[in-house]
Amino acid sequence: MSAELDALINIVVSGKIKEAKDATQKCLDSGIGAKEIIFEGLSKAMAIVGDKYESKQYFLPQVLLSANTLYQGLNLVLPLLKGDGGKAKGTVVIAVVEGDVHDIGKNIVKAMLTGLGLTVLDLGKDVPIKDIIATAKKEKAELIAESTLMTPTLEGMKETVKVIKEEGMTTKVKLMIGGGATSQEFATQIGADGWTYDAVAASKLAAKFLGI
Ligand code: B12
Repeated sequence: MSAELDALINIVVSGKIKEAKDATQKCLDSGIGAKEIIFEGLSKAMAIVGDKYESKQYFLPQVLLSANTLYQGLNLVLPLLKGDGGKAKGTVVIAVVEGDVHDIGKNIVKAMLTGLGLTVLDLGKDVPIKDIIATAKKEKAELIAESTLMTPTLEGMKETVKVIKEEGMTTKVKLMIGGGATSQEFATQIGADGWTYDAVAASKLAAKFLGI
């Protein structure tokens, strides 16, 4: 691990919000790629924060501060993952399901899908299932990508599968799910078309679904 990446991780974990942008820029200047900064730096830092929260060394205010610090860096590197502006290869609707405000992972997945050359319609966080479905229908999306990190909101994903069936959209749109509360087992159980552990695998799966 490089000293620059190490420094960035420490800054995110300790919530030094004013230093995050510079530290991210230093990583870029030292030749570390955007993807590596996200997966080996920012995501790792958040995993450490998660561990500290679970072991009660951190409480919500610290977690929030670290998340906001992470965004200082993430906002700098996400645009670098963007595609070459060629013709869009498909349309995906992405959202964090209703009841859940955790959006860091969703935003990383969004960047990877954008990098794949897809038109990504991002509805944000805490989004009612009916809005996700309505947008997919209106925009003729080939793919819906839903994220949740919380167990209570898994229900929304189950509902999505049901509504897709009710609306007769099964052959038109694929549903891909992810986020900390989900698993392959859960995806299979509810009848979602796919699940992945991380954003890199998510973009590979999306490419497979869309025949790219
Ligand atoms: C940061 C954080 C917060 C921040 C969120 C800031 C933000 N803008 O997102 C704040 C402080 C706001 C927060 C609030 C809360 N949090 Co919180 N939070 C976390 C924490 C520490 C890290 C989450 C994170 O960002 N991880 C990093 C990202 C990069 O990982 P990721 O989201 O999993 O994404 C990756 C993959 O999952 C995948 N992926 C993600 N989405 C998708 C989608 C698709 C389609 C695919 C294919 C893949 C994919 O790709 C991503 C990148 O590789 C976790 C602990 C943990 N260990 O996860 C708790 C955690 C998620 N929070 C938790 C809880 C309970 C809460 C609160 C309810 C606390 C409270 N009492 O108020 C509130 C939520 C309120 C609400 N209604 O949503 C619990 C959830 C428990 C559960 N199973 O239900 C956790 C697990 C902590 C714990 N152990 O208790 N939290």
